[in-house]
Amino acid sequence: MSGIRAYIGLGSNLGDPVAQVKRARAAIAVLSGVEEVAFSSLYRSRPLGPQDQPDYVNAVMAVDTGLPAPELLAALQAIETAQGRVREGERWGPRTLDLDLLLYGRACIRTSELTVPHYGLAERCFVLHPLAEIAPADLYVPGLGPLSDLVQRCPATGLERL
Ligand code: ROI
Repeated sequence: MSGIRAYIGLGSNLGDPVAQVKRARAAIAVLSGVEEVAFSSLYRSRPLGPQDQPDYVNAVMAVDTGLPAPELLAALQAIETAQGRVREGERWGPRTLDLDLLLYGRACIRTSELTVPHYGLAERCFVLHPLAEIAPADLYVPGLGPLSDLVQRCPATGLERL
């Protein structure tokens, strides 16, 4: 499929996180209008934010999609809900599944529902390293600069590749 190259961040720290992330990958791959292009290794890390929660498992998936960004986001949120995500929990609390639309082509999107590139991208090593594993070496993150520069500023300390 031609279309827009998008990158999705996957994360989980509840209910068998490795299985949650793998299940989400399979669910994304069969969405209509979405084709999997690449999937990173899985990475384990301590939580960013409140420490009284289990370690996270994270990965990044590249897809080509014909879906507009809001529709892709809605589809990702439906997968989160299907995998038991409850949204009333504390902010930055543990979750069975978190799917973030990290990048959508070269778009910069700022609406009440969606911020792309993802607002935490530059600070989140558990996103940058898996992203760099599957993205072109010269990927430019709109508004933030070359991915390679962002990765260099984000040491992989504490990030365990599974
Ligand atoms: N910390 C890690 N390590 N991985 C995540 O995916 C993650 N997601 C979150 C917060 C709570 C900010 N911390 C995280 O939403």
